[in-house]
Parts: sequence; structure tokens; C-alpha cells
Amino acid sequence: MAPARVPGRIVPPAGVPGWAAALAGLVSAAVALGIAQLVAGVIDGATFPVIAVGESLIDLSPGPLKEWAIATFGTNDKAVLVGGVFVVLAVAAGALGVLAVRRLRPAVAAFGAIGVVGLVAVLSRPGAQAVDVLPTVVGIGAGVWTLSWLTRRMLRAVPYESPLPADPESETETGTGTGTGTDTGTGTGTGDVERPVVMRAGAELRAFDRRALLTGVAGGVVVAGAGALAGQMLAGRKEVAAARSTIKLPAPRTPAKPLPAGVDLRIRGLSPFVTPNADFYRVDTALIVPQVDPASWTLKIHGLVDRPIEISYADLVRMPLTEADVTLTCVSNEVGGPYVGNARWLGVRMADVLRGAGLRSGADMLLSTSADGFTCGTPMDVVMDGRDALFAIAMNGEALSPDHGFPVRQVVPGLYGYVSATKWVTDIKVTRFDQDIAYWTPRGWAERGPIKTQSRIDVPQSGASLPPGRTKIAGVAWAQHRGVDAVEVRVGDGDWRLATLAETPGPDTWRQWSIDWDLPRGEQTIEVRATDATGHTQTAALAPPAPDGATGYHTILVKVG
Ligand SMILES: Nc1nc2c(c(=O)[nH]1)N[C@H]1C(S)=C(S)[C@@H](COP(=O)(O)O)O[C@H]1N2
Ligand SMILES: [Mo]
Repeated sequence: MAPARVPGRIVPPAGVPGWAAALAGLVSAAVALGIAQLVAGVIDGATFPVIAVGESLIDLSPGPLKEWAIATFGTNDKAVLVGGVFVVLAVAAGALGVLAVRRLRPAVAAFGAIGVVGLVAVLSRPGAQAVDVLPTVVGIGAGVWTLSWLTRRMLRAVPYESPLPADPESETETGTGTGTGTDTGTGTGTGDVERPVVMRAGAELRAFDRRALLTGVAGGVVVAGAGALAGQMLAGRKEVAAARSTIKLPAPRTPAKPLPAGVDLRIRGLSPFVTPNADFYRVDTALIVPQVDPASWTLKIHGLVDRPIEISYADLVRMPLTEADVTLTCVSNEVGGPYVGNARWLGVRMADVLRGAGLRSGADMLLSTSADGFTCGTPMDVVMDGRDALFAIAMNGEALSPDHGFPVRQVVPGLYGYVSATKWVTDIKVTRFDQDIAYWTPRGWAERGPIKTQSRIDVPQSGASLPPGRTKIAGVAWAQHRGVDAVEVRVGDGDWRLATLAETPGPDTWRQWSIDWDLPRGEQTIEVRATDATGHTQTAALAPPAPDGATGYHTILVKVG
């Protein structure tokens, strides 16, 4: 049943409990603020009114009061002030809710008046612009709408029932027949006789509908929370983008070796040796990319150390920087899959930072945690053995993008990403594998994840139709920190032939390969396999990615002729 329109002057609220009216007011204010925050996030830099009011109060308060506040609350003085504004707003909103069930129009007007206070504050801020009013205006609009909606919603029109004694013969029928079908026994259905009802001239009978109020309130809370969260996220994204754009990357103390001329065979369709940042695969558990401001970022190192340390971004980039070409690989990459990419990383050797804390004997695991709570367990010996295990700040000459871990991530040659490449890293606990457990381990993935020797055919593409004659077959192979020594290709049941290998700067990157082949007509399968520098040839046995990386030969099918 649709609620009847509530007239400007509505039913006396005899049946509406005070808490319900106040709750409606509070939630309306929350919606107003949530929507205001959303708009402030969407529109570049538009002012969120509560902050503007707080700043105006600081400007208006006399010197001694300011000094008292600073002396009493210290660096929390601003937070206390903004908190105070919220408390005042909450009290006012509750009162408005109580007013609204008596007289909606004055309540709406008072809501608007609070908005005007916010607008005055917003516009009095230095450098205020016309768009700055939008968060307040749209927020107040949403709040007013919510207040009248909730007020109407909790005062449901009810069917008129005769106060005269019911006909004894139809009594049972009346008792059950007029109850609403949605009543679940909580006493809020419109047919409930215990509920106080309010009658008005014009034969409009209204009653407090608790369930309608509470479901409305729940909706309001969701809208307010989602608006506030999305708004904060958008604002945070802009702030971090601005911080990132001002970063000047220091020159490395240890630059990467210049890439040999022949690292890139420049074959159409073959993955370039350096994966452009925009094409680099992304794998993480983050639903929302964490926005971490380098100004507030710190890295804590604790656990089995002599002196726990906490370093800032400025501290980190003052340390000697190392540049290294390293290929990242995801354990969840299927044979032939796309989750592998190569970049030039700039960062501080993890070993240098860790030594500063003094590693204690007995530790064998570095449990790193990201800003969003992901954890990763890295074998300590691998990080400390002299390889280019980095706290990286840049990728291919650019500060990391938020997607790839800005401001600081780990990069450890030779280990799959899930046990090594923590993005947005903020904390390292020096610990033991038998004492701590990282995110993916209880989810069916191996505790340790050395990268398996693998190879992939990039050209031709599987399923391609090719003209008969000489065909270039090419791809990439990787065996990080061991290095690729050979790649072999086979067509059909023929013999394995050695492919030509491109140059590499070292064992930590993938290696391009190619081979020319006179393919016979018909449907042909092409297979590839790599041998690493330890002499190990990748196994033909098929294994899925879980628990410790897929195996098998990448095999494609082409049609020739
Ligand atoms: N914080 C965080 N870091 C993370 C992950 C994650 O889920 N959260 N995933 C890891 C995995 S599984 C991989 S393969 C690499 C991928 O790094 P990329 O997204 O920069 O390519 O990041 C690693 N670092
Ligand atoms: Mo991964």
C-alpha cells in the first residue's frame, strides 16, 4: 500500500517514539554528509562543508581559545574540533527529526538553514570557487529528501477499523483477515491492534510503522556509508596522484647494466623485452587500489631483530639505490598465460634496510604486510643472498603507479609474486615459517614459491592460419635467478630443434627466442621447452597453477596452407 501524502502539518505524533523521530533525523544528516563527501570527491577539490566549518571556527576563535585547544588536545586539536562539529550536527539532526514528525516544513527549513551555515563557511574559505558550493547544496538536498521520506515512511496510513465491538460471528475472521501479509510478528504490521494509532480530520488514520522506519534507516545508512567511502576514495586518489607527480627519482648508486643490443629481437607479436608499464599484468586481492601517500608512508621492521625500526619514504630514498631488470611472474599463470612481465626497477636493497634492524639468528621468514592487509611470506635467505631483492619505488623510470604498489613494493628475483612482491608494503615482521603464515598459504598455495622454468610461444598465435613456407616462431622463456640456457621447439612428432636465444642482461629476466621453420601443410602443433642454467629442462608433466606453479609445455595449434 502506498503511503498517503503527508500534509505540511501532519498528524500529532502521539504514536511515534522520540527515538524513532530522532533516528530519522540523524540518518538524514548522515545521508547529507555522505552525499556531500561523494560530490566533494567527484569534483576536483570541491570543499566538504564540515571541514570548512571547522576551519572557519578556528579562524573566528580568539587567540587564547586556540592556545588552550592546542595545549589541551595537542596535535589532535583539529580532529577534536571536527569531531565537535559532528556532535553538534548530530544533536541538531536528532532534534530536526523530532520536529519533522510534528511539522515537516519547518523541519525542512531548519535543515536548509544548517546548510546555509555550511555554505557561508565554504565560501569564506580562501580561494573558494563557485563549484565549492556543490557538495553542500547536493548534500542538503539529499538530506532533506531523506528526512521527508523517512518521516512519511514511518507514518503509514492504516485502514480504518470501527472502534465498535466487532460482530461476534465475524471476530475470528477479522482478527486474522486484516493483518498484512508482510507482518512477521514484530508488531509493526498495519493490522496490529496493539500499535497506537492516530486519527485526523479528513479520516486519515496513521500509525507508527517501526519496520518501515528501520528498513528505511538501513537504506539511508548504506547510502551514507557508500557515499562517504567512495568520496574519500576519490579524494584520496587525487591526492596521491598529485603526490606521485611531484616525486623526483634519485639517481641509482648502482645503475643497471646497459641492456645488450640484442635483448629484443623486435619480432611482430613477440612480447617486447621491457614490458611497458601500461601493459604490465596486475594481480592482487585489492578490490579498491590502496592510495598510499608517501608523506605518511612508513615501513616498520620488527620481530626477530635487535632494534625494531620504522623508516619514512624520505629515509628510504636517501639510502643507496639499486637499479635492476627483473621479470615478475604470478604463480597462478597457466602454461602459456599472460601473468609475466619484465621491468627495470629502482629501489633500495631489502638486505641493506633489514641489516639496519639487526637480524637475529633463527629467523627464516620475512612476513610483509601491505597497506590493505595482504600478507606475504618470503624466505629470508633468498632476500639476503646478494641478489637484487628490492624495496622498489620505480618501474621503467617512473614512480610506481598505485596499481603496482605506490609508493613502495617488494621485488625479489626468482620467487613468484605471491611470496615476494608485496605492493604497498608497510610492515615486515622478521619471523619463522613455523610460527607465522601468509595470506595464500591456508588458501591452498605452497608456503614457498620459487619460479619454475617456463617458456611461452607468442608468435604465431594459437589457432592462426598461416601460408605455407618459412614461418617465424618466437616467444619468451624464464627461469629467474638461474637464467635460461636453451629453448627448443618441436612441430608435431618431429625432433626438438634449438631456437636462437636473444641476449639477456642477467639471470633475473626472461629471454626472447625465435626459430624459423618450414611448416608442412595441414594442422600442426608447435611445442616449446626451456632449459635453465642449472641444466634442468622444464617438465612435460601437466600441472595446474595450484599449489606451486603450472608445469607442462606450451603447445599451440596452427593451420598451414
Ligand atoms: N599488497 C599486495 N601485494 C601483492 C599482491 C596482493 O594481492 N596484494 N599480489 C602479489 C602477486 S600474487 C603478484 S603475482 C604480484 C603482481 O604484481 P603486479 O600486479 O605489479 O604485476 O604482486 C604481489 N603483491
Ligand atoms: Mo601472483
